[in-house]
Amino acid sequence: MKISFIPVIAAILLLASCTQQKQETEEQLFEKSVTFPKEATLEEKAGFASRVTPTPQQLAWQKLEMTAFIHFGINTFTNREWGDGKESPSLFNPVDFDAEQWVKALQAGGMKMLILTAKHHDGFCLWPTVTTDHSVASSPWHGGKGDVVKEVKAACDKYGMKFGVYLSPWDRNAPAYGDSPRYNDMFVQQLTELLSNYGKIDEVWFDGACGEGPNGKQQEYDWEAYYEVIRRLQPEAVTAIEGEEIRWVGTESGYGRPTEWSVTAYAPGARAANKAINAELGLTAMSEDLGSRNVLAKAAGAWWYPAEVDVSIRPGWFWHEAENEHVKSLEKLVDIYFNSVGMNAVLLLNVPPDNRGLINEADVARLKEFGDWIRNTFGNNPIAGARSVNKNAAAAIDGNPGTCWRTSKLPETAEFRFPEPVAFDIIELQELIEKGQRVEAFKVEAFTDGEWKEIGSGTTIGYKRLLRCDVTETDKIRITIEAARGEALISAIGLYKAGPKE
Ligand code: FUL
Repeated sequence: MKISFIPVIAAILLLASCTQQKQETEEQLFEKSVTFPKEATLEEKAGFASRVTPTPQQLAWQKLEMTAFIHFGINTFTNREWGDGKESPSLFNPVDFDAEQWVKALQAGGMKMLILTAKHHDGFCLWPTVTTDHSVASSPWHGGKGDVVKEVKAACDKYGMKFGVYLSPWDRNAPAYGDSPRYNDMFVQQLTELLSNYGKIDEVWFDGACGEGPNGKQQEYDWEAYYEVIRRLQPEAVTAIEGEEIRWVGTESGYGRPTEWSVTAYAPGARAANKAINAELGLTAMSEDLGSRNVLAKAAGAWWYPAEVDVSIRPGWFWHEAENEHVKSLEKLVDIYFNSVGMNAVLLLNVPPDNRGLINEADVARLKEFGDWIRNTFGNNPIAGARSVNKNAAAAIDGNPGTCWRTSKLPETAEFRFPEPVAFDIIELQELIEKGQRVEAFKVEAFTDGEWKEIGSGTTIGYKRLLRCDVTETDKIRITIEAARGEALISAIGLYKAGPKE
């Protein structure tokens, strides 16, 4: 029988190109958002959601892990949390103001960015804006020639700290507030000043709070215009809360969700269309579930919209003398760390300077303890000396965050053996989020007293998941990815022994 090779070769080539095409479709990633095809099944939706990825700016922000909030302003001098806008600017006089002291104290605590309340709800501006006299320019500080934003930004630049601004849309001082177009113009101008005159701004934080109530002033914010200014003047900045890149975790306690999806059906920001999507789905930033299959089932799309956990080191957001005694304990901060950074979120820890213009001694000391605890605890990862029994899992322990253990068929277990027994009470797992967030369930076991024992388990991993366990001594551990959306991509595994909390 005579075989013609031409059609056979053509068929092989076609098959190869189909397989390649299929792989390419499967691997197609969607930066920031995806719209599901109309008839997509839940499984298909989960597949699409698994391939939504962060923008480079969202990724860089996530890797900061710990950032700091600075609430400072007229309230620092009036012992209030929400000023009413009627305060005299003459009250603002931080005679020992030292922005470098702030930055050094925050860096000792491990913070990588500083977000300053350039204007809080009381409308007092920490920079000499042309939009209002209600600012530092009308204060006795530096003879009315001072600029807090400028000095803080200069200190951040000097010490290599990222810098962000909080600008409250709600303004209790501006006469234009409530006269929507007029206030929107003023707000756009304030944003323009902040985003034009101080160099690079890494984050813009829009607070959703407004205490006007039904009989108060009704201001329609022009979010489209606000976002446009930011995109134009600081295209690399991420925008938070009422912004489109970073989501409020939903609490101010320091505690995130044990199941935290960075890919949510909850639509970001304050644009009317996205608010309508959330209303339809019945979702708010505080909903318990923003990204599981249950939520995706009802959704038409998904977004990369990762969580930020904002919490104050003190009971209040602003400094109050009486709270010098109530700076959170190291133990509490460590617990917050596990429940924010350790639960796939970025921590935004507020440290309010006092009325001298300094971070108070009590907070400085606590920040240092916290930073030391983190450095001591996470300094040494014995997984580096382990051997992966499973060849494809070796990349998870090679010390290279860009490579990963790519699972094939779930559940899939990887075993790691140590030359000598190791002792740890913290387990760390990371996903390669550059390619999306995928893991839905996992468990960790250790071989002790002649048998495998489960020492930890969870649902989501995301950028980072930390689990605490009893002190475990073992020469073998294994990790099982039980469920995921498609292939799981585990980029790093860590085992650590917690430092003392005294
Ligand atoms: C809230 C504000 O009302 C508080 O004063 C504080 O700024 C906090 C971070 O956000 O919405």
